[in-house]
Order: sequence, then structure tokens, then C-alpha cells
Amino acid sequence: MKAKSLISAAIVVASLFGGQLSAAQLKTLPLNQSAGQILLQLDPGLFQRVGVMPAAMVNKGCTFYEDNDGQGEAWHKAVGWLAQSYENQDSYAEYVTSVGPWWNDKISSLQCDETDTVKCSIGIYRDDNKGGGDEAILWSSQGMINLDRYGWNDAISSYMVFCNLLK
Ligand SMILES: [Ca+2]
Repeated sequence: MKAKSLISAAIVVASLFGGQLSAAQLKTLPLNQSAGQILLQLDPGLFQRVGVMPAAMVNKGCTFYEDNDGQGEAWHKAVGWLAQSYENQDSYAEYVTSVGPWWNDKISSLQCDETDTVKCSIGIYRDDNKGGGDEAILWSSQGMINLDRYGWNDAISSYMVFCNLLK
């Protein structure tokens, strides 16, 4: 399953970026890590709860919307855990094992936060607990994302938000 997921994620990333990551997109990733690897390798069980978030990271995360183009009900989820620390950046995360009955299979668009020093991204899943057999990775640099473009409209049941803070 893990190998299958890795291939799936690699295909998603390759299709989003035409097989090439731009300099801006690479900046969101730790050195020597491919886009798919960071999301798949990090274990939520090892995340560390952060007492006081760095100011630049306060309330950073992704926002979900009921309808396309940021319309309908909105739900912002901020990161609250330190997932991994690297020489040039820290990666914060929030793993939501289930979006709950109201939001389940209802999210149609989303947007992840981005500033000069913070770049957020998200891994989305069709079932609870990262289930469903495939994964898509989306980025703050994509702006407002309508999920129907990627075959994910009204499909998300769980997700993991990552925000990297450049040191
Ligand atoms: Ca919807």
C-alpha cells in the first residue's frame, strides 16, 4: 500500500507541475526530499504539540469551502504540531483523521496560506484516517483550488495540513 501511495502521490505531483517543481514550490520542501516523500514519510504519531507557535505561524493553515471558488460555508484549520525540524525550515502540521459528518464529502474548493516565510500545503484523502487508496497534494502557490479539476469534488474525508516556516 505504501509503495502504491508513493507512486500515486508522485503522479499527482508530476501532473500538477508538469513533472518539474518550480523554485517557489521547491522552497516549501526540505532539502533532499521529493514532494511526495515528505507527506508520506512523516508519522502523525511523532508530531510534537507546540505550546506557543512562532508568530509567523499563528493561525496559518488551509481553508475549506463548501462550494467552488471559496463560496458557501468556510472552515479554516490551522497547524498546531511540529512535524519535523530541518536546518533551513521547520515543518508544522495538523492531521485531521475525519472531517466529521457535516463536512464529509462536501468540500469543493480550498486555499492554503502563504506568506514570505510560510508556505502551506495539504494532503487530502477520500476516507477517514488517510484511507481511500489515493492521495492528492495541493499547494498554497496554486491559490484558490477548485477540486473538481482534479477529480476530488465532494470527496474529502480526512486530510493533513503542512506549513513550512523558513528560518
Ligand atoms: Ca461541495
